[in-house]
Amino acid sequence: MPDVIVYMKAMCPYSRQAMALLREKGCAFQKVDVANDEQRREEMMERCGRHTVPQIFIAGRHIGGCDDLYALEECGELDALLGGAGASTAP
Ligand SMILES: N[C@@H](CCC(=O)N[C@@H](CS)C(=O)NCC(=O)O)C(=O)O
Repeated sequence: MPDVIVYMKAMCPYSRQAMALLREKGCAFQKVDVANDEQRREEMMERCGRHTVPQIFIAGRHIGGCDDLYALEECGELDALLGGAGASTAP
Protein backbone atom coordinates (compact mmCIF):
# COMPACT_ATOMS: atom_id res chain seq x y z
CA MET A 1 0.00 0.00 0.00
CA PRO A 2 1.44 3.41 -0.91
CA ASP A 3 2.06 6.20 1.59
CA VAL A 4 -1.12 8.21 1.95
CA ILE A 5 -1.14 11.59 3.69
CA VAL A 6 -4.28 13.53 4.51
CA TYR A 7 -3.92 17.15 5.58
CA MET A 8 -7.11 17.69 7.52
CA LYS A 9 -9.01 19.41 10.30
CA ALA A 10 -10.89 17.24 12.81
CA MET A 11 -14.03 19.41 12.68
CA CYS A 12 -14.15 19.55 8.88
CA PRO A 13 -16.91 17.39 7.36
CA TYR A 14 -15.04 17.07 4.07
CA SER A 15 -11.99 15.78 5.92
CA ARG A 16 -14.14 13.25 7.75
CA GLN A 17 -15.84 12.14 4.55
CA ALA A 18 -12.53 11.68 2.75
CA MET A 19 -11.01 9.71 5.63
CA ALA A 20 -14.15 7.55 5.84
CA LEU A 21 -13.72 6.52 2.21
CA LEU A 22 -10.03 5.72 2.75
CA ARG A 23 -10.90 3.63 5.81
CA GLU A 24 -13.61 1.85 3.81
CA LYS A 25 -10.88 0.96 1.33
CA GLY A 26 -8.77 -0.49 4.15
CA CYS A 27 -6.20 2.18 3.53
CA ALA A 28 -3.78 3.15 6.30
CA PHE A 29 -3.03 6.86 6.09
CA GLN A 30 -1.16 9.55 7.95
CA LYS A 31 -3.31 12.37 9.29
CA VAL A 32 -1.78 15.81 9.48
CA ASP A 33 -4.10 18.06 11.48
CA VAL A 34 -3.41 21.59 10.30
CA ALA A 35 -6.04 23.27 12.51
CA ASN A 36 -3.50 24.56 15.01
CA ASP A 37 -0.30 23.94 13.13
CA GLU A 38 0.56 26.85 10.88
CA GLN A 39 3.82 25.26 9.78
CA ARG A 40 2.15 22.11 8.47
CA ARG A 41 -0.63 24.22 6.91
CA GLU A 42 2.01 26.20 5.02
CA GLU A 43 3.67 22.94 4.01
CA MET A 44 0.32 21.77 2.60
CA MET A 45 -0.18 24.99 0.65
CA GLU A 46 3.36 24.84 -0.72
CA ARG A 47 2.86 21.26 -1.85
CA CYS A 48 -0.39 21.82 -3.72
CA GLY A 49 -1.21 25.51 -3.87
CA ARG A 50 -4.55 24.98 -2.16
CA HIS A 51 -5.68 26.26 1.23
CA THR A 52 -8.76 24.14 1.89
CA VAL A 53 -8.78 20.85 3.77
CA PRO A 54 -8.61 18.00 3.19
CA GLN A 55 -5.70 17.72 0.79
CA ILE A 56 -4.76 14.17 -0.02
CA PHE A 57 -1.48 12.78 -1.31
CA ILE A 58 -1.03 9.20 -2.48
CA ALA A 59 2.55 8.07 -3.00
CA GLY A 60 3.61 11.71 -3.11
CA ARG A 61 1.08 12.56 -5.82
CA HIS A 62 -1.43 15.28 -5.07
CA ILE A 63 -4.94 13.87 -5.45
CA GLY A 64 -6.88 16.94 -4.34
CA GLY A 65 -9.67 17.33 -1.82
CA CYS A 66 -12.67 15.26 -0.80
CA ASP A 67 -14.56 15.86 -4.05
CA ASP A 68 -11.52 14.82 -6.06
CA LEU A 69 -11.10 11.64 -4.01
CA TYR A 70 -14.73 10.64 -4.53
CA ALA A 71 -14.48 11.46 -8.24
CA LEU A 72 -11.57 9.02 -8.51
CA GLU A 73 -13.66 6.39 -6.74
CA GLU A 74 -16.59 7.01 -9.08
CA CYS A 75 -14.49 6.59 -12.19
CA GLY A 76 -12.91 3.44 -10.76
CA GLU A 77 -9.36 4.76 -10.44
CA LEU A 78 -8.99 4.96 -6.68
CA ASP A 79 -8.37 1.27 -6.03
CA ALA A 80 -5.50 1.22 -8.48
CA LEU A 81 -3.95 4.31 -6.92
CA LEU A 82 -4.18 2.66 -3.51
CA GLY A 83 -2.50 -0.44 -4.84
CA GLY A 84 -5.65 -2.54 -4.70
CA ALA A 85 -7.86 -3.96 -7.43
CA GLY A 86 -6.74 -2.87 -10.85
CA ALA A 87 -3.21 -2.06 -9.75
CA SER A 88 -1.73 -5.35 -10.83
CA THR A 89 0.14 -5.41 -14.11
CA ALA A 90 0.31 -9.18 -14.07
CA PRO A 91 -1.56 -10.91 -16.91
N1 LIG B 1 -14.64 21.01 -2.24
C1 LIG B 1 -13.67 20.91 -1.16
C2 LIG B 1 -14.28 21.56 0.07
C3 LIG B 1 -13.28 21.69 1.21
C4 LIG B 1 -13.62 22.78 2.18
O1 LIG B 1 -14.39 23.71 1.86
N2 LIG B 1 -13.08 22.68 3.38
C5 LIG B 1 -13.21 23.75 4.34
C6 LIG B 1 -13.21 23.20 5.75
S1 LIG B 1 -14.62 22.15 6.08
C7 LIG B 1 -12.00 24.66 4.26
O2 LIG B 1 -10.87 24.21 4.13
N3 LIG B 1 -12.22 25.99 4.35
C8 LIG B 1 -11.12 26.95 4.30
C9 LIG B 1 -10.25 26.94 5.49
O3 LIG B 1 -10.60 26.31 6.50
O4 LIG B 1 -9.21 27.59 5.44
C10 LIG B 1 -13.32 19.42 -0.96
O5 LIG B 1 -14.04 18.58 -1.50
O6 LIG B 1 -12.31 19.13 -0.32
